[in-house]
Amino acid sequence: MASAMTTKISRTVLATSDPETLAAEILRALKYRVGKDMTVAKPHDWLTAAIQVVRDRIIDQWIRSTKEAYDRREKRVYYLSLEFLIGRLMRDAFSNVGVLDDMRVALRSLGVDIDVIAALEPDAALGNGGLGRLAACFMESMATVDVPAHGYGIRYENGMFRQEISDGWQVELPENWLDHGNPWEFERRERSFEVGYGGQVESLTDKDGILDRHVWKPAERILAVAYDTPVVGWRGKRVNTLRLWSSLAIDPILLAAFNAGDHVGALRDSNKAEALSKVLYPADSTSAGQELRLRQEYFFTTASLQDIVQRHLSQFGDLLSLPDQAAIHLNDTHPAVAVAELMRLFMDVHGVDFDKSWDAVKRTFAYTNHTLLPEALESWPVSLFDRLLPRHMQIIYAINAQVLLEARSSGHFNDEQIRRISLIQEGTERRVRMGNLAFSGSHSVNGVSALHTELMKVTVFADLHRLYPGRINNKTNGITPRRWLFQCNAGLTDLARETIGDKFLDNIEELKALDKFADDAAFRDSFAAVKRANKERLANYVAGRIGVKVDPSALFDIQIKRIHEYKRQLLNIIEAVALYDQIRSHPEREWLPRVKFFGGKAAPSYHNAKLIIKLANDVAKVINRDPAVRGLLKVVFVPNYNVSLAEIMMPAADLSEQISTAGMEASGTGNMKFALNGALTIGTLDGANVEMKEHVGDDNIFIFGLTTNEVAERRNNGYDPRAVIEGSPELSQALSAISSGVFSPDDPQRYRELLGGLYEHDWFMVAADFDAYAATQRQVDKVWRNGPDWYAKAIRNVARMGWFSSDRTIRQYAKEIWNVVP
Ligand code: 26Q
Repeated sequence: MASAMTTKISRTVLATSDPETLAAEILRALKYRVGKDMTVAKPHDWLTAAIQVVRDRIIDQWIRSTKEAYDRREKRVYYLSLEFLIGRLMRDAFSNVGVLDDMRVALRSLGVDIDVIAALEPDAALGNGGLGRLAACFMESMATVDVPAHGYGIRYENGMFRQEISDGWQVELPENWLDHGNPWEFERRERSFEVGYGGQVESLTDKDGILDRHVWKPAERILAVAYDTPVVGWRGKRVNTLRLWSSLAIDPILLAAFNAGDHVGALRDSNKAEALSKVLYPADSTSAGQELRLRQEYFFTTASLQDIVQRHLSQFGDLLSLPDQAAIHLNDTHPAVAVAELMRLFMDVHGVDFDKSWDAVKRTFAYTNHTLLPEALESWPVSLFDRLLPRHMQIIYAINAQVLLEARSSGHFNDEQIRRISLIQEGTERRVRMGNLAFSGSHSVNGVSALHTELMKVTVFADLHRLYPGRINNKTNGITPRRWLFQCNAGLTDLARETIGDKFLDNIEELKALDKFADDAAFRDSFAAVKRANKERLANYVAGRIGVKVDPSALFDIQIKRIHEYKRQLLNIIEAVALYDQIRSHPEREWLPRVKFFGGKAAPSYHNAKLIIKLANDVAKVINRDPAVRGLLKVVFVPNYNVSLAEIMMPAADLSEQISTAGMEASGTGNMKFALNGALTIGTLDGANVEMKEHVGDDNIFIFGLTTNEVAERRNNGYDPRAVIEGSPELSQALSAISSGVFSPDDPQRYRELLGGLYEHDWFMVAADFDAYAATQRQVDKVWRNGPDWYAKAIRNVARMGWFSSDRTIRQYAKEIWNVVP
């Protein structure tokens, strides 16, 4: 469907990409690269061959982009992230290069359906959720707006686990996305660096006995080997590099041990070394404090910094010009050890003094914070840090001395405040605060939405903000419209092109030309037809995947994101139970058919999150089977939510659930994807919802609930959830249905503790917000009943979401943080 759009582009970038040429090349690739001919080729072989053909074209641009950046001595951006949730790459690459339609035709001429082979490509799930997906959107946008950039991360062999639902419970299965090889990556054995752990620090003195240098002698050494994936921007203009590190033992078989007959022992070290890049930690909010995690953080950080320094020295010869040629970005604190590591490289390896090093380091780094949740702020026991990275521990003490000196000499801080500024948290177990390390070692510290940034200034970083005013700034998140509109919603893209022309393809803010069509009945009908087709696609998927039939004419109400108490899936489920009760008690009322979809993974060790998944499934089972609801309400938990599933669900939503407790969701980016695809949002004044409301207008979004200040106020002034529950008949009724075992007859006590928490403290204000939420849902019903009004609002959402493009976000980073000119 993505029509002529792509064909036209192909002419500009690629000389020979007509379907006949492509078909011939696919056959050549099948024969000479896959080693098969047409008669025996399996769908997977066709996928590999098709990718190879397009990949060759991308490589030409890749080499050109890289060389150009070198020749022009351009400043480069290095984005360090422990997660890159890139998903499938084929459609993205084909579409951006402009050969999607010609490839479709070429493959069809060979008897192959591109959609069938596309579905075989595994999702590169090298991330947990929002932070990882943001890194992926940023990579695509940097290539699109022409910022020379490298992403650096880990090539996890097992990415995010695959979720299955068994008897309503989440079961985690390993996801080996590399099983069939990865045609997008290039192994660069020659680009490998040593990574050390443990050992001692030796102090060297000069001939006069004066301390001259520190030399770290690690006890363990392993190798980091680079794997490069090209990242192609819109219209194939620029191709950047995503470099992921894989761990390797330096001496894969300890020959001495092997020869001495200890065959198993000889392999032990290599297994240990290679374990490092085996798995992604599947937790997105609590730092488990595992040693392997800290090893992973240091592993990819040092490899990346050694690579960056080597590239810089070979081109410019002198290390002190690094800040002028390189902007290194820390995606949360996960790579924050980089601050100490770059200091070490400057001082210990290149002999630069502390002051000069510290100045250069601060001018090089910038840091993004993605959370205010105290349990998610990384800190490591000093004992562990010192054992693994003894030299870095010394350097952190030296940095701390400098920071505390600045704080004390300013005269503005009392002892309590000084303690909070310290990089070391004192207590029974002393810990290194990675947030304070990242903050003090960066010239820029940004939040990811306006609200989140303001909260950073008055909560976690209040004291550091006072010590270094001006360092905190906001960069509201964005999403790439290529994946999140053009690729996932070809129907809406085509409709927009027919209506307002092609300008929005290159500047998504041009979508605002659609605004006036909100009042055009014919356009609304076409818009509704596109939505309908997308809903049918989802309905088919759900029927095939879990055997639940849903009616595409019902309101599709969707909450898809990681499962977390602060995101309040529980609020949504309880409302479903209340609605169920209402429908049964008042069958005579005119109820509107609604399907509530849920999707998301729980961290394997997060007990309550897993229980919430079970509850959603329990509630679904009872409601979906009850003839009394007559299909007016259905609840569906879609298993294994990931990027590819999001691409089906976002375009199919009528209503987007963004209902976190105010003040707790840093930004959210799913909220943006839904609205861009024409869903209306029901949400709290949290994260980027606040700015979405400003852009789409109060009449085109459903806002409810306590504000951030009201939440704080309630928590401080003796909030009594029990009284609130008792004062709400609907809520009491729903809670007693759940706790009496209506949905868990096999184990009536199952939800006792979970619901007990609501009565006792209700930290996330589920009870406090319940009535407002339910009332707003009835408001949603009312608008839904009036079709033209609903679609007019939906169209205005699409038209007004252009600002939330990650192209805008990246331009702001480039200008205001990185000092690079795209
Ligand atoms: C830390 C230490 C040890 C193990 C795991 C972690 C860890 C891993 C992932 C901590 C946090 C994360 C991920 C956080 C995340 O995804 N945050 C989201 O970032 C989005 C992009 O800015 C925001 O839109 C979301 O609001 C925010 O929740």
